[in-house]
Amino acid sequence: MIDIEFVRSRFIKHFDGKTGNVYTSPGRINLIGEHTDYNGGFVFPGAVDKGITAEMRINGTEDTVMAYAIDLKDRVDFKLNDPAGPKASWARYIYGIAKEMQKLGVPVKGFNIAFAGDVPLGAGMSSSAAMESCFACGLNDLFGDNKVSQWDMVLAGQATEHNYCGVKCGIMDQFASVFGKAGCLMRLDCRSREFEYFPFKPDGYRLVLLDSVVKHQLAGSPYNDRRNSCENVVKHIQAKHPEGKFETLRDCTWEQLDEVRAEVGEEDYKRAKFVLGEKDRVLAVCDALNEGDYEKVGELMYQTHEGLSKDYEVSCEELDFLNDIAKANEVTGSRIMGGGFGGCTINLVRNDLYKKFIADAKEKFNAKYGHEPKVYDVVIGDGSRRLC
Ligand code: GAF
Repeated sequence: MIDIEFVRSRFIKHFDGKTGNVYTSPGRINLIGEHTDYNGGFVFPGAVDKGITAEMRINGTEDTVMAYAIDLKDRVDFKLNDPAGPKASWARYIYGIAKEMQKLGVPVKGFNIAFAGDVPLGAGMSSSAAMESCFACGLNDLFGDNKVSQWDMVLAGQATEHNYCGVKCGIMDQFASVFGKAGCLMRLDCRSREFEYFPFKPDGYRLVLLDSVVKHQLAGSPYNDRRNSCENVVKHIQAKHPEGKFETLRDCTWEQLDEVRAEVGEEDYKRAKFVLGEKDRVLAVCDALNEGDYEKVGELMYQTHEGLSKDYEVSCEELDFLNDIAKANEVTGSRIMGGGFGGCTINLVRNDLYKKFIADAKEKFNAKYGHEPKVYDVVIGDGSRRLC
């Protein structure tokens, strides 16, 4: 986690010398359940020990926000009442979440904010959700007497992505960032929003992320296009079954999917097929974890990778290469993590194979792409909170 004093020193330097309150929110991993959240399915994320830390203080103005992005050394001031909002993409997260918190009845006025992060950008660990939850947590505390519920903060973060950043994401990332608990993964049913904490201590195994360093940038990416494909399939199934209520792919069966195969076309069919399979895999992983069967968990992770790569088509050459290296090293499970189009693989690896696997991945990846993948050992941490 980012050192509080580091953020504080910049906050003091760039504004009026006064201190504020400090908040932090984590990025996330996801064991399994990819692209299922906006399809009403299940996800299995956990918060990490890396995230965004922000110092924030009410500045007494009606609607002026003075914001400093410490890592980018970039200062942007903007007005909350300006309907266009700031241009800088990082500042739009602040503007967006402030507007969404206002919609929830929080009387947000002018404030100063400086923030920094140690969750790698574009690695698929959701630095953007970490920002949204961190800023939401701060605004709720500073202006809202902490009356906004955790779930409403999750939804405000998601709405920020939809309304101000152009990504029609689901709720997994903001959920994990707000609700995270050290040592626990969380199985969330994205339709009912029921969830449970799963203590995750895989005896004899560890989770490690390998970052391809191919920048994953969801805004403007085919992410929204994948979501459209899923919604299109649901629309066709609904038209065929007017007696039923089909809101997402969660409500659809394999038979119903097959019925519309010809009309929706092979591309949308394959995407929906992946989603139906992934929903079942999350539940199968839960059963396997309850039985301590990590080899089964790993097998399902490889299936997810295959589906994300071949059917959902959100992989890239570098991620497939990392997956192949994992297989060759007899790593228990490996797959693309997060939205795809770059970023990390998540790997469940036996302790005794770990060193050899990492060394081999570094060597082979470097030989092919001219740089090593970055390695992040997963530590499952706590969700959004005020630090001081
Ligand atoms: C991104 C999105 F933000 C999430 O909502 C989720 O859909 C994920 O991709 C894929 O599982 O992180």
